[in-house]
Amino acid sequence: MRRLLLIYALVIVVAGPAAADDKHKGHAGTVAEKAYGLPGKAADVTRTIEVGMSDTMRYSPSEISVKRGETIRFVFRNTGKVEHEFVLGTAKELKAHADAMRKNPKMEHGLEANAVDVDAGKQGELVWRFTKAGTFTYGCLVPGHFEAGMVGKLVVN
Ligand SMILES: [Cu+2]
Repeated sequence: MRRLLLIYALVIVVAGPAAADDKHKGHAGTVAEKAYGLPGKAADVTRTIEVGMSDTMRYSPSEISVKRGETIRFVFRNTGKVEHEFVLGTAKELKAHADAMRKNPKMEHGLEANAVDVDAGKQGELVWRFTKAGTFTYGCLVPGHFEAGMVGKLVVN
């Protein structure tokens, strides 16, 4: 537990003050708006995008583009034999998180609003509202997967 906290602290230090701030607000119900938006409401969904996850460590598609203001329902289908994740964030955030996971593969990383775990052969869902234009990243933070190339690009126009 103590080790987990240390790693967690490390992630916050690496990711900088903005991420530390997000951590505090993350589970309070009032989720802070991030650079890549915030959780969306099912009633506001404008489009569904299907994303495949496989054991080849690739997403399909590996590039997604949306318009600012859209609320997207992502439907994930894991066709593999191992668990995969979809974590949305900035390239810097994901890299820092993946590095921490690699250093301590047993780290229990609590899933935040911008992340979904999908068991082998199962489906998952995430409703997200994109409020700001920019180029973001999605990746799988199961240890080793991000490094193996399980990463995609999300552009908000
Ligand atoms: Cu994966």
